Amino acid sequence: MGSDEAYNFVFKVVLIGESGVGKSNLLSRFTKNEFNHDSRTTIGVEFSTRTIQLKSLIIKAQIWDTAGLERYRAITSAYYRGAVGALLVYDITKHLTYESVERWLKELYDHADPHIVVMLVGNKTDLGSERSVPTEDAKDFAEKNGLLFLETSALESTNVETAFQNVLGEIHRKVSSKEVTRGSISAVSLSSPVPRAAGDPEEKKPCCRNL
Ligand SMILES: Nc1nc2c(ncn2[C@@H]2O[C@H](COP(=O)(O)OP(=O)(O)OP(=O)(O)O)[C@@H](O)[C@H]2O)c(=O)[nH]1
Ligand SMILES: [Mg+2]
Repeated sequence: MGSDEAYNFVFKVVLIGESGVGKSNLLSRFTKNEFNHDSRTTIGVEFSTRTIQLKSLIIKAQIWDTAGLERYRAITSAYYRGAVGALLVYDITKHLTYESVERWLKELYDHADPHIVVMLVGNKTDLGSERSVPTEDAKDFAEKNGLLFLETSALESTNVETAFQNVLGEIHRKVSSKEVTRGSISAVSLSSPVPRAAGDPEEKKPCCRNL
């Protein structure tokens, strides 16, 4: 436990998308630099954290992961509550996982804060010869829907860092530009707008009250 850890913001980010697209491996690559070749389907909810520096600020990312499969999913509203960012993942070699992106977006907007920062993520670029979703298609879709977009490989560690960093950076930009004045984005992060001194344990849980 990092009880001496200090940070300025905690941002909750959720992973969504069909089963098998690589959500859990993107998470383990980002938080532990690990990849699991035969990972099992996620059951229930798991989360991991990683603290990153963004300019002069320390941001703690709390990343939630659940199953793409309906029967293993946790209660949806609890999963999305307080989330300020989302990675909507599909597999570039499985067109069906891309076709379901709209359904995931709908679920997300039905349950999450309307200002949530969303990135569409095409994972498994290491399997380029099996690609069935053209980059341009996904890019156009993302642009039309106001989503960030990147292609990644959790296996080769391509763009994983960049994907999370961009989402966290965009959340921070929204929060600090006061573009968002209501809803959970402001509730989560603006409860402690003043950077704290290192090791101040009293003030280190600005977000967790509403989780
Ligand atoms: N080639 C390749 N395989 C990957 C990549 N990311 C994940 N995988 C593999 O894809 C399979 C599913 O990965 P998971 O991370 O468990 O997928 P998930 O989205 O968490 O699946 P659910 O928990 O069932 O929703 C595993 O066999 C992984 O090893 C990648 O970037 N490249
Ligand atoms: Mg999983």
